[in-house]
Amino acid sequence: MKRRKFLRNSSTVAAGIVSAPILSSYKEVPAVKEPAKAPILPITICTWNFGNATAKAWEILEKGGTALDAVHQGVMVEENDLNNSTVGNGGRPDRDGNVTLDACIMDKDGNCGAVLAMQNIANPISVARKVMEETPHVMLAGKGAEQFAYEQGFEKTDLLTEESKQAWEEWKKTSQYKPIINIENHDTIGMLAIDADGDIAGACTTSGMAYKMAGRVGDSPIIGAGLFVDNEVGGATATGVGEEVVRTVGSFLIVELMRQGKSPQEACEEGVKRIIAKNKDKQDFQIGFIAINKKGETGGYCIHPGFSYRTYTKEGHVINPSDSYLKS
Ligand code: SD4
Repeated sequence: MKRRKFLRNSSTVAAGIVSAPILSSYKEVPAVKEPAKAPILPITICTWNFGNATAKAWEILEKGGTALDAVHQGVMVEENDLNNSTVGNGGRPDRDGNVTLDACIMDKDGNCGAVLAMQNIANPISVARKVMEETPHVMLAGKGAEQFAYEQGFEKTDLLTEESKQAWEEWKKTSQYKPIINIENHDTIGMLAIDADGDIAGACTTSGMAYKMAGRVGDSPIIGAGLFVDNEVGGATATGVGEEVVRTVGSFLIVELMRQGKSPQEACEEGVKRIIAKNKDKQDFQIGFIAINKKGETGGYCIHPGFSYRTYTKEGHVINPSDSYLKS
């Protein structure tokens, strides 16, 4: 006997008080259904105005591809763009004239891979994905990362373009390490996506700060700092002076703030304020955060005006000027 029917019969008998009219008017209550889940649209979001990158990611999402493939292929567009002097091939070198690249990637299951200060390989994000998928490790650095890339079939490429070389020669005349807000070396691409299954992934790739010390690594390839994804909650990624993002483990912080109930916008604002709190007397640097939650809501915030981020959903391809902590 079905459980509901059994309960009905037994309560009727046990109580002995149910009158016939009531019994005959009894209606089977329909089984309780799972509450309808809010529809999750595929969406991709990235730092700065990298419209070609979000367009590529959207192309993958629209065809039903995974968020992981979308962010991987999306950021690769910038790695391959020789005109982008802060990501991948054509990136600005360190102070010794060597282009060293950082990248990381994270999937819906919390798997992640990263390469740090890797030379001669044009697509560090692909090597980071190989680290995630083909090794028992999370990070490979320097020569080890490069060697692993060759073993995986990546080609050796000279990443220093003529233009980057000339800019470096010019820089050497003063040799002053002084990042310029929103102008040079602030175009790291961090990208987040949610696919049609509602799963989240993220990727971040950069040549780091121009004319950095040899061996310097910023936030971009550090899981939790430059990028963090928790498929239960959302994801966040950063651009700007990486040392400050590392000090507050910025992207992890933003995801945890969303877990506690903050919107992506509120969480990004709090992330920036934590950095400001550690730099009361010095705010001459830029940081920009973007975030997305499980529902596909997004946010972005930065220290100085001038940061923007791209979103692409089926409703359109949008450039969002970010609000900033300092207003001028
Ligand atoms: C870094 N966060 O290496 C990177 C630089 C950056 O846009 O974001 N540039 O510190």
